[in-house]
Amino acid sequence: PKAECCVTGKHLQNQIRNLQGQLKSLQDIINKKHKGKTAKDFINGSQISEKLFAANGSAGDYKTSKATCSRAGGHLASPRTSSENGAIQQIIQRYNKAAYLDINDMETEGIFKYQSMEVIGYVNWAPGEPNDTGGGEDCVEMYTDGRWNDRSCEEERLIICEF
Ligand code: 291
Ligand code: CA
Ligand code: CA
Repeated sequence: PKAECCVTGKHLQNQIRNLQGQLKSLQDIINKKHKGKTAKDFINGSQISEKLFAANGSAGDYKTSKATCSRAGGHLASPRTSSENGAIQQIIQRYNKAAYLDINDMETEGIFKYQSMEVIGYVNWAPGEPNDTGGGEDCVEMYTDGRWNDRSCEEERLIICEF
């Protein structure tokens, strides 16, 4: 009989497989949305290409800033292109406060790396920078004009995270 056609093992297996596939793509969508919401909850995000940069006006030294972004599920902003640099600059201008980038030369003086790992490609140094003033500037701040300065890691700076 017709009614029995759809409860045979083969049909059920196929239907389960289809459902598993659909469930997985739904889960992927939910995960992505959830990540975006977490980031947006951090407030005032501006989306550029695949990256979301976000700040809420809070500030901290480099170590605190790094830990804050990590706790929020991201890391400190690290511009790899001029448009990303511009997106971060907009946030800096909104709060009128310079911010640390996820770039430092702690490991080897003069060799700046993203997240202490990969040597940087794109740069936007202010004239004369980096100069390692006093031999103690291993962090990088972005000024309101978008230019970068190597700076002591102990200053209070606007926290801008990247997700
Ligand atoms: C000068 C430049 C920068 C340097 C900065 C700090 C200031 O910019 O020489 O390369 O990073 O001074 O040394 O440090 C303190 N403690 O004032 C000044 C700002 C435009
Ligand atoms: Ca340095
Ligand atoms: Ca400097």
